[in-house]
Amino acid sequence: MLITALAACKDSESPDEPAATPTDAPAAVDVPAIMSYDIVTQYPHDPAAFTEGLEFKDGYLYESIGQYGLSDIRKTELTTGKVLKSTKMDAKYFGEGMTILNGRIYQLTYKEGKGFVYDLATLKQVATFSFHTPEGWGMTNNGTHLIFSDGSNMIYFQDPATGQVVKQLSVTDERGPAYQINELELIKGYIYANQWQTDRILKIDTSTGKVVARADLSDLRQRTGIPPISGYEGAPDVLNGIAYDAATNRIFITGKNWPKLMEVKLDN
Ligand SMILES: [Ca+2]
Repeated sequence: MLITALAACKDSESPDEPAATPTDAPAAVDVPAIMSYDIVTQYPHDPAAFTEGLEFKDGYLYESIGQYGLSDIRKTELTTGKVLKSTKMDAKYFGEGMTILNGRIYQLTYKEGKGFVYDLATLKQVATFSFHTPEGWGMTNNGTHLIFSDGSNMIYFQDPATGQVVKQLSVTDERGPAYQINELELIKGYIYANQWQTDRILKIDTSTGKVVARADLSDLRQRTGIPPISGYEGAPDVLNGIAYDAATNRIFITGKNWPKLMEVKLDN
């Protein structure tokens, strides 16, 4: 099939026509590459968990759960989805993105302008931190800085010790700013992000903010038996949550109130 196509292409070329050179090419449009995805395995996930943050560390999943009155930070068992340990948040806080850095869990809140720091082993709150944006959305880290989103197309790098923002990225794709950047995960030097209210996962260059690749997971629900978004409270909502286990090169994804969590392969 490929050979036929190539042959057909060759036949149609005029011998007099000079081959296109890079200088003849139009200016680069920076259309993101298509990132294919495959489902490797499916695991149970607490359907009551309105997932806002997801990370994998030393064999366990850690999750930040949203919604006022239902928010918590938790450690779960991958294969069973069982909650092994959790710390409930005060009902005035809505849990958002979280990340694990130097033995501590950092967690954003949605509109409360306050971040919480927990001891990784005990999940006990040990400190708080500030962030400058009106809303907190997704979070990851690069081993040095907290990296977070706020629902716009911006991603901020914050020094956890000083609270200073040391770098900002404006996320753009071929159409301009890519808004509603949500849950984040740093994978092999790129930021992977859920884009709220879409079934997309974006792969973002950490130097330029450009979306270099994009995965469309719109058939994931059908493939895994997750019902379409109904709008009913507590029913499966948007795709949200990306976790990476660097030790085994596994990527896990889930959604808000999804009864399943999937290991997937993302390739481009
Ligand atoms: Ca994550």
